[in-house]
Amino acid sequence: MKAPTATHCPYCALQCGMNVAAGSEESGAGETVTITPRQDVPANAGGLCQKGWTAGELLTGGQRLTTPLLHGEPAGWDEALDYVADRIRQVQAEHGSDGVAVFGGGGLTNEKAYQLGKFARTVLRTSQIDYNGRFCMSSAAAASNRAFGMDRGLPFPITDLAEADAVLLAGGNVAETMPPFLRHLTAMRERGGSLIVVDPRLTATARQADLHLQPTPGTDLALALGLLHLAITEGHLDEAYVAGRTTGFDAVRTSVASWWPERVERITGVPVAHMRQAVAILGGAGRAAILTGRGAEQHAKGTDTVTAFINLALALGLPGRPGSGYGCVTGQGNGQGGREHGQKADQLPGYRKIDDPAAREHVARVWGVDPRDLPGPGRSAYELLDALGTAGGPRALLLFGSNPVISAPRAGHVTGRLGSLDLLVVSDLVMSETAAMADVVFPTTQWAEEGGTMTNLEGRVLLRRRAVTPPPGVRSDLEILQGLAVRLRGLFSGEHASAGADPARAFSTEPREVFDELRRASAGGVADYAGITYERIAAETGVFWPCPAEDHPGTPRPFLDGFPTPDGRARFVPVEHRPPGEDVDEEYPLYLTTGRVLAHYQSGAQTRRIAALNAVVDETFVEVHPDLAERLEVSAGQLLRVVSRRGVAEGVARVNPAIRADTVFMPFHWAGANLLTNPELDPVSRMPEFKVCAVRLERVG
Ligand SMILES: Nc1nc2c(c(=O)[nH]1)N[C@H]1C(S)=C(S)[C@@H](COP(=O)(O)OP(=O)(O)OC[C@H]3O[C@@H](n4cnc5c(=O)[nH]c(N)nc54)[C@H](O)[C@@H]3O)O[C@H]1N2
Ligand SMILES: Nc1nc2c(c(=O)[nH]1)N[C@H]1C(S)=C(S)[C@@H](COP(=O)(O)OP(=O)(O)OC[C@H]3O[C@@H](n4cnc5c(=O)[nH]c(N)nc54)[C@H](O)[C@@H]3O)O[C@H]1N2
Ligand code: SF4
Ligand SMILES: [Mo]
Repeated sequence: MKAPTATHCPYCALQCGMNVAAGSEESGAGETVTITPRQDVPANAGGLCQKGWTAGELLTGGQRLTTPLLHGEPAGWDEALDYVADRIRQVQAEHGSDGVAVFGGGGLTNEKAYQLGKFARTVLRTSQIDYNGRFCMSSAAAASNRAFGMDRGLPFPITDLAEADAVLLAGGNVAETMPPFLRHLTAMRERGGSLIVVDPRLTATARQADLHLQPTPGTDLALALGLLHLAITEGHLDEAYVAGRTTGFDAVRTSVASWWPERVERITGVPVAHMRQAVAILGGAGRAAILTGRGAEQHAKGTDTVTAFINLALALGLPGRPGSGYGCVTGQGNGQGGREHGQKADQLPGYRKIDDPAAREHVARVWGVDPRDLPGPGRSAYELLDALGTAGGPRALLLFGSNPVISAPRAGHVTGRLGSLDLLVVSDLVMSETAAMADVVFPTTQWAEEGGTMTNLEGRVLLRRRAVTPPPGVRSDLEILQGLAVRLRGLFSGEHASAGADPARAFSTEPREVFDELRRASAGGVADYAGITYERIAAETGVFWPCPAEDHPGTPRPFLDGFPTPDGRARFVPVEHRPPGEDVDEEYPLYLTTGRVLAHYQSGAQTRRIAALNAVVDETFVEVHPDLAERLEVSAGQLLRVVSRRGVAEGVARVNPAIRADTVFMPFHWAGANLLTNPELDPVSRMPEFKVCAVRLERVG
């Protein structure tokens, strides 16, 4: 047995530290792997969830892809790469550069995400790139940028939460989605602090709460307006803070004047007494944090909803105070870093805007190309998937790190669009439902087989280390991108006066070299990584961005002295409540909301292949309230059909008094939930409305 390697979990944004010990470094797949939690990583400090404990199974089991597939048949790497390069050339000759699209993922390392964006812009010269993070925290990101001039999930170390006197968590179920997160909230409660949870279900997290507000799905915006109304009328406004550190309060004060509590109760179903209690707790706390999860964010008004919670936090004087603030609880393993380095349709590395001439100039210089040759902004994730194969839309798609057949909204339609492509190329470790549709599948390395960096939910940049040898036949995403870049050349070919770099060097396969280039590309941007090195990350157990120089300590709490807005002040933005994109009616009388269970991860491509996790739950279900079950004459375990305007899904009934009687819940880890969901988009973030649509239930048979 070799000495264990210190690395991080492959799954969620908590990025729990773990030690991975391989039976034998040399023999790779087939060996046993032992995983134990690390004590030195503050986010988990010795804890792991069931998914983390069992993550080794996909390293050694027989579920891995180990050879490229061309139209379903095993192929050599050169054959597969040549084929893809030829087809890309044909498609672009016929349909232009934007005929080829790229879709990335928030689970990719910073190095991969950066390289993918660079590949799209310089080799393919396509504007058509976006990623699954658009489905994740984009509304919170948009709201944070609007208010603070920066989007860093938690703008404070996670351990600060233990020091708070009150935490309000709107639409997050961390007990299932990030179990070790709960210990920070438990520590707060043990010190006498209070936890308030806002969720239409009495979740495992809500059960830990001192106060549970149980609104109708899609009404958090009204609730937040009501809480701010009460905070003002009950005398909790921090006038000195509002005057000294913010702008725009007067318009917000006016806009919440009509959101008196009885009106909010009518819309949300949350009793006035509960709202008063929540405001008393938050207003009376010396230190308090307001956090949002996907429950509040994944709506066609998610950006405004998060804005309303930020307005509440600002009125209470929280952001930028020690042990206090607003934060968004992301997301995928590299949900934070994945949105900073250029796989988003409108972005360049360092959280720069692709339509900003200075940003284009800077990044083009690092890439050795002419800024005039860089494409502009492209379509957002759902709009991109929706345009595939249509007149004027992309005809080819390269997909790295996502499984939209299961996870995209209105997935039946998206699957149809994927099926209409001239070329679908998927890089994955397993045969996901989307890989199964691909013309070409590239088998790629995964977490413990590779190096790189991941940025966790706190904005702390961490090192992923290679602990085991990948099985023979697989290549890293960096190697795949280089293989395509040398075949296609793009801006690195002679036609472009400013180019001339060698694509093999421009697309290094060494994570550390890519990271060093990323540091230069991000220098001076909002997400500045210039001062972060692999050595520092190792020595300091992570470095917080922004970190502009090697002698800069990093920035655990970026808002302490001011906000990164032009005037240094945070901005109040007035917002108005509105109903969901699709409300209930006689034909579709119930709200459907969707989310996660502890044992499975996302589209389930990874966790549905792990026996210990399937032993917990291995099929989709529909959670219904006993009153509703009685009305429909349904009992637990019976098969239910759920019908929406987009499609039909089936699931086993779970009868549970923890959910509202007007609402049903389905997890999206299995095919089904997303056949029903509504792709109505938030106008600012382009986030689809995963968390509320109208359905009816039918008994099967
Ligand atoms: N086990 C597990 N853990 C995960 C993941 C996973 O797939 N599985 N994925 C990771 C990723 S990428 C993410 S983004 C995070 C997500 O983490 P969370 O945001 O905690 O996860 P969800 O289950 O999507 O949603 C949280 C809660 O929102 C509630 N909700 C639904 N509609 C509404 C509403 O209108 N208002 C409010 N206030 N609440 C509502 C749901 O009932 C649910 O309990 O989890 C990460 N961790
Ligand atoms: N109804 C509903 N739908 C939702 C949500 C919801 O709450 N409700 N949540 C949304 C959210 S928050 C998210 S984040 C999305 C996530 O949904 P997806 O984007 O589908 O996420 P994953 O299932 O994690 O898919 C990642 C895929 O990439 C592969 N993979 C893992 N690591 C790598 C790598 O390093 N390289 C490559 N090439 N492949 C890799 C995995 O095996 C897997 O097949 O789902 C969204 N969809
Ligand atoms: S909480 Fe997230 S990072 Fe930690 S072990 Fe579980 S899945 Fe992995
Ligand atoms: Mo996510």
